Amino acid sequence: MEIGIVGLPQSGKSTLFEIMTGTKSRELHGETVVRGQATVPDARFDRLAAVFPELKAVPARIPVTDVHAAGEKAWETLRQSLSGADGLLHVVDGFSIPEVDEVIASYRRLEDDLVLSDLMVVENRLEKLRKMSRTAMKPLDQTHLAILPRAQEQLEAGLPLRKVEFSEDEAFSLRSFSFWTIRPELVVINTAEDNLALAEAFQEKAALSSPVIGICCEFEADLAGLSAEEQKEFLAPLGLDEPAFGRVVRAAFSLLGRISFFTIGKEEVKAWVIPAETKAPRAAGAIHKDFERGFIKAEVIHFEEFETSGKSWAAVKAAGKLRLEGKEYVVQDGDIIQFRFNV
Ligand SMILES: Nc1nc2c(ncn2[C@@H]2O[C@H](COP(=O)(O)OP(=O)(O)O)[C@@H](O)[C@H]2O)c(=O)[nH]1
Ligand SMILES: [Mg+2]
Repeated sequence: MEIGIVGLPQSGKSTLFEIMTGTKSRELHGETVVRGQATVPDARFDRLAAVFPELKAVPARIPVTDVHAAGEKAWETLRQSLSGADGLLHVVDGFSIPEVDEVIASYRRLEDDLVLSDLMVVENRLEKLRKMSRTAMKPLDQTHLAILPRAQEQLEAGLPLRKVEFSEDEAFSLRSFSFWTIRPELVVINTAEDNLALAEAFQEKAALSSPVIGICCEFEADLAGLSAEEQKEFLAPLGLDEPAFGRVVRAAFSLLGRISFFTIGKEEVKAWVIPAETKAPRAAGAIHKDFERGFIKAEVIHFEEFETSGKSWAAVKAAGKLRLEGKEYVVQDGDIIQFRFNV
């Protein structure tokens, strides 16, 4: 799981990457790809960690990748570098010309490039497939021959692949192409300090199906060096009570369809990241493969209930609030779980 940052040159990609991950990127000019981890803000987890001050708090993180795109066909050369990205964060310059039509044009400029770049991949593959004899074709070739024309049609119309309804199997068979436009996208409008409303104007006028969020990267980069108290002083006049990059990370997290559950161990309180709709044994496997193999039961309580039922494992157990769940249990966002397993 990973989120990839894309955007035109000088749109603020690396600035955003730095505030999200705390990893320097703009100094690493020699590198085309820079990876970091962004902490997912979660008030419930913070409150849980506060109950156990003696334990180390390990919040949920998502890997984020910044790329240095430059020159002709830049995105074509970067396709493999971002092949592991499950979602894209598309940064748009909203600060140099804060005019909504310009910002939409700037968004489309990259989107069109990515559509074209995907179209080239589709056309190359179809050309090769059409030269193959039917008998030489493997099942995957036949699948591609059946579904790529649909992709081609969409891309030729200038539209991203994320709008095509592929079945789960079809989408899986397309994974090896690492298409840009098949991935879900979060649009981040990088605005001037006093102009967060531009993001709303963009959202209204561009009418995309992708979520849109506004942030002033430069301002937030300046905030990063300040104490929490000082940050609040600067944020209050803008009507914000916390830096906006936290909202960007949270939006990216839900874009990827991820949720988190918590464990309270001997040394750590930890938030684990899993896909939504994950069943208990697979969730146990996120901690350790042995937990999945030897899964017996999961002792579960949701955070909200934990908080109102005594805030300790012994107390919630005594109150009869601890649920014993089996293999079919679908883990919920904010569950606190203790797995029982057999190795
Ligand atoms: N005025 C203004 N400048 C910004 C903002 N965000 C980034 N920049 C500047 O734009 C330039 C490019 O930023 P960078 O993050 O390196 O862009 P990248 O090429 O997309 O990675 C830098 O000089 C930044 O200081 C912003 O919100 N406002
Ligand atoms: Mg950069």
